[in-house]
Amino acid sequence: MSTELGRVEDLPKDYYDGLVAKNTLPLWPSLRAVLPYGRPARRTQPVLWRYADVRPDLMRAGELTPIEKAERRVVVLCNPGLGLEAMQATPTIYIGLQLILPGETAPNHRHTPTAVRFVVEGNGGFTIVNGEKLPMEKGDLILTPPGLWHEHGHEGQGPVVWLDALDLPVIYGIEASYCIEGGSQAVDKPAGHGNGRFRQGGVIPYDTLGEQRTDYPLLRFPWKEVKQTLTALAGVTPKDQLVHVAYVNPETGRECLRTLGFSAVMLRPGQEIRLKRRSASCVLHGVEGGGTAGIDGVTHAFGEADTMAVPTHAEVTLANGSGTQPAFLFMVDDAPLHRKLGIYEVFE
Ligand code: 1HN
Repeated sequence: MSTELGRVEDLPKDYYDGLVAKNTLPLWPSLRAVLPYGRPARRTQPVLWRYADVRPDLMRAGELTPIEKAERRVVVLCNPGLGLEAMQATPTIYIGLQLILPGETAPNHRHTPTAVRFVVEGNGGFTIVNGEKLPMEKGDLILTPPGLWHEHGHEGQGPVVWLDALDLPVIYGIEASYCIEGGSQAVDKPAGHGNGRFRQGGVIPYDTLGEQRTDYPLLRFPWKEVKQTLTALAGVTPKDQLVHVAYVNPETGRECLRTLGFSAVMLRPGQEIRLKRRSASCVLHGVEGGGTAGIDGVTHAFGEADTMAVPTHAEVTLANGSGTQPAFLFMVDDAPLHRKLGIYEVFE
């Protein structure tokens, strides 16, 4: 049964002050705050960041700050509910928009946080991960798992922008975040190494059959193929169900990274759908088309390249704004972390 718990004011001041002086506190005045009934307390707000609002500031950063002075030229999407300085889109997910200009390089390093890139605009960008040069085309997802060397470059014209998603709030929060710098990597893997090896009709080079399975066999997921899969899946998915694919490690069929999960959604023309409420927090990013997202009673109109924060346990309804064109969204969530912690829940 719920009862009113004692407050700090109910205690003799000398007793309370004595506790504080000894770096101690009574639990009961704070117990319900840290352990509420039924649903967690959440400071995360259902925020929308419009690309049209952020892009001019990112381009201006390109004029104001040379890459050498930035290392990574990023405007961070900060959830005001969590405090801007915390640089959290959700409690576990860091999101930034990164700009690289023609001819620039973002130097090689590796670090303990897990990172991914989702390409927003431009041509000619690339990331080298573990000796594999990965082209960055609009909508591609590129993984930079913890501990793997990575550096970025730009061989094309015009700006290249991508969305960075990291588990930085988790890794920084547990005081485990650091990086090591290194000299530029030698590209020692053939072009298309990961994709060519693992994504051709479900077959692999025969001699690799008995090989030790690698943690990260596939580092680049081309949008073109994800979109094709979603479109085909839409043809066989009942009208009242969500067309939703997960990015996985093709060798295990499981999530491709340990803390963050990645998926893509297709909203069919005119579709409006309520998502199952989940324990995981997530970030939604418009890829093609647009519509509205209702998040815990707040409705945002979103379009291409707009990004939204979804708190844990949130009620979410998505609607395609077009009656003729599909809309596509990319999703980053912390479901893999919730699963590992044994707290992942889906509610009907
Ligand atoms: C990082 O390493 C990158 O490699 C981007 O592009 C953003 C934000 C915080 C910490 C490390 C990158 C980052 C980051």
